[in-house]
Amino acid sequence: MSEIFVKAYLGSKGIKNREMKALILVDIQNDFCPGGALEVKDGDAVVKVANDIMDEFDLVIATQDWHPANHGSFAANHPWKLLGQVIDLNGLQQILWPIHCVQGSFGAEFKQELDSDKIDKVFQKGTDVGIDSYSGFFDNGRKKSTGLSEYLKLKEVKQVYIMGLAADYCVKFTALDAVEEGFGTYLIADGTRGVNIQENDTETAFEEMEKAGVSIIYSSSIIENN
Ligand code: VGL
Ligand code: ZN
Repeated sequence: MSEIFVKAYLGSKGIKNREMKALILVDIQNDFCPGGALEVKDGDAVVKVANDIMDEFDLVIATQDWHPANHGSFAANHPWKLLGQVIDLNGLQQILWPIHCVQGSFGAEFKQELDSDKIDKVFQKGTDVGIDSYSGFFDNGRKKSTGLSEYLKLKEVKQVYIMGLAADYCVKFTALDAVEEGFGTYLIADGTRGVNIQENDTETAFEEMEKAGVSIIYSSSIIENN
């Protein structure tokens, strides 16, 4: 069969000859939004961006920070340690956070205004007491996979578009791992906000991602191109 014939045939069936694209929504949860336990300034602004672009993707993935109450990243679980202090947690440097995204709690739920019906699959992370997990792909020691990379490869996804919370932690590490896993990786700049423990952390995170090969784009270009 000639290539032209195959293309025409697939075209007539509405099957487009193009690469699979996935949107990865990182941790759009109550605790990372204003009023939440680990609130990110203006964090709820990403919800509209997500809702506006979800239909443009073949696959919509969400990650969910999902900690047991005794998680080692919570300052409250380390007597006399303070928020923001860095400790050694099983051989890895760990910043101590407020109690957040506890499994089954309101804070761990996706922000209510997010069109979560359109999410095809959720990957939970940070479930092991002894290790934190910023990336949606691997824990911070890169020992265990969440299954996200295997899933995307099974679905023949070639490009991933990443947005959500927080820019300087989970979004950044998800994007860096996406590049390493061989995906064409895009960061949606208007779809993310940072914790900014230091004032410039989000800016620095953007620079780090760009250096690693992440393309930084705006959501408007996704809607225009379709
Ligand atoms: C996150 C700190 C701790 C994030 C999760 O989603 O960026 N940050 N846990
Ligand atoms: Zn967390």
